Amino acid sequence: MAKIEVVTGDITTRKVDAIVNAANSTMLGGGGVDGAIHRAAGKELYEECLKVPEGPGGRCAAGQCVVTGAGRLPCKKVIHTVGPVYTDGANNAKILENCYRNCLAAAEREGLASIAFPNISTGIYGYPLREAAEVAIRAVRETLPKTPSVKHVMFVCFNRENYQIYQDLLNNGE
Ligand code: AR6
Repeated sequence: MAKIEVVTGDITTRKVDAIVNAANSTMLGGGGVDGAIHRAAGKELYEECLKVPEGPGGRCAAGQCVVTGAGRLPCKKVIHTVGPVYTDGANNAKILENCYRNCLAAAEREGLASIAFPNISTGIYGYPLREAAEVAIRAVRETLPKTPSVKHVMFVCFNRENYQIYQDLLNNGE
């Protein structure tokens, strides 16, 4: 079984096979972790994103993902996904779950062994932290048996609150 780990810090410094970007459907950058990734990766990443064809949901629809190179980042690939904008009563959990599932499936297709996730949707998109962590952990645990190339999953938390929530859920069960 793959190792699931929670760490704090800046995801752009992680030397893993892939980091996941909490992007928007334009894939052309924004604030939060998306802004940090594009700043650290440089214009090569932006230019690669620009070449991704636009569909009805933009370059990447909510819950889906697109794999690119990593520009100047120390990882090999960036997997861009688009989380749900949190709204009461909508299909938030299903979309968020699909983000984690589809990123792991993409890592498997690319033959990648390690992947680092940010806390998708919990910043600008307003998803409540604990609910989002429960969805993330459940989706990853359920998907890993189907993605044997992925040996190491890292949840990279940018603040202590998220780190504590993930520690509690991973150590004490859900
Ligand atoms: N490393 C790791 N995590 C980070 C970093 C970093 N360098 N910077 C922020 N976070 P957000 P969203 C955390 O807002 O809610 C963008 O404009 C942050 O503390 O980045 O999915 C996109 O273009 C939070 O826990 O993403 C979209 O328009 C988590 O990353 C929109 O924001 C996600 O927060 C996406 O919103």
